[in-house]
Amino acid sequence: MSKYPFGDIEKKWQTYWEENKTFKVTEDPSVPKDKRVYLLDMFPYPSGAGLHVGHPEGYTATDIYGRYLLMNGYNVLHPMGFDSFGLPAENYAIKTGTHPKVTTEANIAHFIKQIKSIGFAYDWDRMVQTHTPEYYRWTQWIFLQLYKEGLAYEKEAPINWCPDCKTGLANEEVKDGRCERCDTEVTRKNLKQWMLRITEYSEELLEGLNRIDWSDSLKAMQTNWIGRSEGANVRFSVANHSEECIEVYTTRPDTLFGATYMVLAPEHNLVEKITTPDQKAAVQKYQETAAKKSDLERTELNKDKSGVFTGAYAINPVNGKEIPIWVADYVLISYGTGAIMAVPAHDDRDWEFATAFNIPIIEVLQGGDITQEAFTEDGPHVNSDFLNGLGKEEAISTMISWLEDKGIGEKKINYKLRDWLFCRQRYWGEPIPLVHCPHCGIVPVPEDQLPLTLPEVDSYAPSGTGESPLAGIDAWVNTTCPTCGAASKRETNTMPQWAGSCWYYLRYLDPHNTEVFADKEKVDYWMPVDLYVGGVEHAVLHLLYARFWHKVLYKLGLVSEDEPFTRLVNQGLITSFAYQRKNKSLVPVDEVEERETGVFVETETGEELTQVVTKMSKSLKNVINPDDIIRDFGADSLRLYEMFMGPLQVSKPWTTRGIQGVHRFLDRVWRASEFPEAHGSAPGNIVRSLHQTIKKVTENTANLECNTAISQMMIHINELFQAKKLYKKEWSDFVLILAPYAPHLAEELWEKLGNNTSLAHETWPAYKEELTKDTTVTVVFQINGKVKSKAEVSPDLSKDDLEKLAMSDEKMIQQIQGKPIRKVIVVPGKIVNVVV
Ligand code: ANZ
Ligand code: ZN
Repeated sequence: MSKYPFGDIEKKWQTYWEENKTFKVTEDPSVPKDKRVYLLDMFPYPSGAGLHVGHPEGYTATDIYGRYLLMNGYNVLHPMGFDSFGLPAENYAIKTGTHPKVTTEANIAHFIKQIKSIGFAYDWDRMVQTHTPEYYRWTQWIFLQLYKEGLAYEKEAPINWCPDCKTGLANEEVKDGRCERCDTEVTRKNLKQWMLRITEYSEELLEGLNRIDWSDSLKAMQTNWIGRSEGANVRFSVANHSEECIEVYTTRPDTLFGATYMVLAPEHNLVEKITTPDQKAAVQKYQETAAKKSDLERTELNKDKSGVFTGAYAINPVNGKEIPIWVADYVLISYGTGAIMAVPAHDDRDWEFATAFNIPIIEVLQGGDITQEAFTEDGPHVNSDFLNGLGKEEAISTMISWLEDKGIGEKKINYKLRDWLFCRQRYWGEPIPLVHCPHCGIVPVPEDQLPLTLPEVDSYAPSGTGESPLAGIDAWVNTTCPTCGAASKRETNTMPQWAGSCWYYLRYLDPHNTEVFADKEKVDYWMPVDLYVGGVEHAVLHLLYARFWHKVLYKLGLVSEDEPFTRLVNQGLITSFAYQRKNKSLVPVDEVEERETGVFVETETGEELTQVVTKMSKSLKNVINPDDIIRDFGADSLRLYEMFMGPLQVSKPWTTRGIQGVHRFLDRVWRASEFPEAHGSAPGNIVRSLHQTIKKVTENTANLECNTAISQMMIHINELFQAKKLYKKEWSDFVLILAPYAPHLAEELWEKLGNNTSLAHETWPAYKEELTKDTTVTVVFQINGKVKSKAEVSPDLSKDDLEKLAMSDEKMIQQIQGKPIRKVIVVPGKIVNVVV
């Protein structure tokens, strides 16, 4: 019996698909709208490490689904490309002097080879790469539309700054407050930066979530990120400063009677004005320390509260009491008004602060013990004059009316979402196509001059000033104003890595267009994306940014719907096993031995280890390389295993036994194809098994439940191994439903069946419901709940008949031994239980 020659088969069919452009897709107008499907994978960053097993997980799921839809008469768009600007290539360039383009393109070539070796049905003619001028020309063009809409603006903003490397750092390059490269403590530096006004779309970005089929957890992540909060702005006057007032944002205006102090963010512009002379020095020192911390460090709940008194007092408008004004870094300048009224009895952070600094805590809601902790739940108001006795909601609206009457406050909605810092002081990104003219100010590069290409530089190292390496190329920086011709300077910031991925799904629709970013008719043919699959690490930023750009394009009439991704599925993380010592430290897998099944010891010390599940990591040597799997087991085994591991959405560990298991299954499929051909029609059990299998695989594939579809195909193959004969008609149906899962093997078997074209466009087999029904079922006979015997019966045998059958069963008669029968319980099709 031949072992299935996956190496030859897979290469043969990959070449066939490529040469015949089997998966080329066009906008066939005869296909009705509901039969056009756009499947999207999150395109990879072409890292030097190559493909890891997480990539093909999502890609295989969409590929199976796409191939299935193709066989069901759909026009399926399933493209692939590369998110190819980014830091690793630039950092490598800084170290080695190799142009990031060279590294990036070599990595892309490697990725393409790897992806092709898994046999995905991509239309490669649509590939996009975000770093090419043909692509980023349109990224720049869209940026200019945002600029013209007033959605891009310049602002002095702090960046992460490494004083040693003299460079700005992306958040990803800051590890525990230190520079990833030199371990120096990172500070903040103010720099003129480009921002995108995503906050203008906060409400739309929230509302749109109601109209798309995403998981609840994903929607919750986006909702929290946008962070809508309802409350009130309240203005407090300042004692001895009749001209000043402090405006605060609060979600709990009902607690105003409990406000015993105020806090200004260290950067608040009133701090200078109101601080008393004797407090000046202390306040200034505090401001300097706070400037070095990140927002995250400042707002951590369980860190020690720090702060300093300004010497000044505000007046609580509800009772005229003077309350001290402090400066503390747990209040952020970037949220609300940058100032708060503090209610220590009912807010955790205020409680900790007041306790630390001996500030009075006044209870205004009953129900807790405020000497022990803040009471943050609802309860009747006390010590609150006209609010006494009211619950939270009622008290909030009563207080807001009171504030509005007095003209010192009003209802206010705030969002946590901040405008998007849309520039980096980097080389390897899209140049921002703007010119700074001394007369005209900021002038866009005319659209017909796009792309504004990246110039060659001598050094990729960041300039010591915090500007991008582009700032060092005079010939590029110095230009003339497109409007007035005066000597001007180019913007030297580049776009952040997110830019290219904000709209790539639109470029796939028309990747070679040189007139527009994508022809509107093509966009309308395919959009919106029907299914988007990718990792949960993009649940917030990428998806929010892309939705934002899409909504702007919608407003400009360039796309016809305001949500780009109708349905989104997050694939689960593929993990690996690792081994843990008693002291919880982990041992690399190559230093571990399996003594007996399930007993693991550290080779060198003999210490017994516990098996744990971890993220794959180089240091633990438990990274699985898809190339090795393909070499040893074949691409179809890789595809099948990644799907068989479990439901797409859950996290699951890789096991060698698992891959061997699915490989054995494919081997059995191959061997089944070599059974001698049977003459005459297939027996009932084969027909039934086939129809059951078609039914299950059809339903499961349509629901992306690939793991259960594979189990069913395994059951069918076992059935065929009982018969050890090939029933040609039934076999050819099986080959077709196997095709989306193991396309190389299926194509080969299809050819063996005498066909001479690809099966990719064949019609998906139909099943007959009546043929899926079992003709017999096994009914067990029990005495007092213990199984004693069984019988094969028709599934619709009546209760009476079943009882009679059990009573005449020889084993049953023997065991009952004439004892009186107290009761007989019959579950048709399943059980007869005799109680004696
Ligand atoms: C008084 C109060 C009493 C508050 C109470 C809460 C509980 P969300 O829901 O996140 O919007 N706050 C306002 N601006 C702040 C800033 N810039 N930095 C830090 N904290 C700030 O939270 C709004 C609440 O967070 C506001 O309501 C304010 O404290 C605080 F029993 O005001 B509250
Ligand atoms: Zn000008």
